[in-house]
Amino acid sequence: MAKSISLTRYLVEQQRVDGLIPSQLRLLLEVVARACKSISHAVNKGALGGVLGTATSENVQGEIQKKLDIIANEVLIEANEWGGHLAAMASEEMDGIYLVPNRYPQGEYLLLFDPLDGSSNIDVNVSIGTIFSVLKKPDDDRGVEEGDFLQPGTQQVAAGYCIYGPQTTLVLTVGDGVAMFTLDREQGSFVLTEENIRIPEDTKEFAINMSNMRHWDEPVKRYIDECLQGKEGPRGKDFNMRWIASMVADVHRILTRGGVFMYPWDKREPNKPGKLRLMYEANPMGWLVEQAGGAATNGKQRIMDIQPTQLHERVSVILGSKNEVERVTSYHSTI
Ligand code: AHM
Ligand code: MG
Repeated sequence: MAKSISLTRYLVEQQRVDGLIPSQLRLLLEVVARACKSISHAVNKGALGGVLGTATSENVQGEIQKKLDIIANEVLIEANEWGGHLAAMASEEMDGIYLVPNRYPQGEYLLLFDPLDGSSNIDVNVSIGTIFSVLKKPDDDRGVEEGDFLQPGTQQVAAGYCIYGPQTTLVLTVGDGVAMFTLDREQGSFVLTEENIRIPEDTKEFAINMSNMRHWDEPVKRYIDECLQGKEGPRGKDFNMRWIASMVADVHRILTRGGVFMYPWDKREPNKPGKLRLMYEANPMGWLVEQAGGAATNGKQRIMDIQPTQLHERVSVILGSKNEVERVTSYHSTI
């Protein structure tokens, strides 16, 4: 049987053999993976660990935090602050940026994360996850400021997510394709289980929260309406629908067997561009999907080309199988 390749070995080879990642970035990714392992343990304990339910606080987006949102945020900060690989962090669960304390050495990277994505699924035992994106800080001696994080997704040097589902799986890109690692609980390590992931260019599966249909814009309504007409409609084939309400789980399915995922702008809050956040949800997922041969847009523009103006900026998201994403995007330009 072929020898299994651990995440550590994979990263060492990416560093040594391919020269793709510097040692500080390798360390960073190992530390993020370690943090995800401990979040996975907390998720698995569920009610036995007292981690379910709601906390008493709200985050900057005005959402009531779950206990696990806060626990996962703390785990990621504590794991990452002392290693010397980071200068600062930003999270869905923190208003401003978190500077690495002065007592620790400062590194050259910036880490952004949604510590626990799919929070509404925590208490009902459905897949949830952690999403992360890594940027480089500007090359100068001044302290890091929030503005240093406002880089387009094209500047990411690593991105990924860890899904806590029937298996715990870490999915990663450093710009050389997408690799998946499954947590081997007996060994306590992530093991490479899939490399060079490819998303089929065509699909018969879409993911969208249909309960928002009446609030959508015309191009999205038109696309979904055509899918719903199935074989008898202009698409000439039947479509299937899936909506897990955890972006990690929906994107994981798309990376595994194709599909298109949408959380579009809608009229409920017309001043907000969408529900999902650009910097720690859409950008990392957009890059993973592109690295697997798919596409990611906001209907008008490639997600990764958007110049962020705020840390917690929201964005409309259409991602997945290339031909479907291009179709939805083209509907936006014809209206
Ligand atoms: P969260 O980061 O607070 O968990 O919110 C993001 C989640 C996504 O994972 C998911 O796609 C979406 O919100 C679900 O929204 P809805 O509740 O409208 O189905
Ligand atoms: Mg989220």
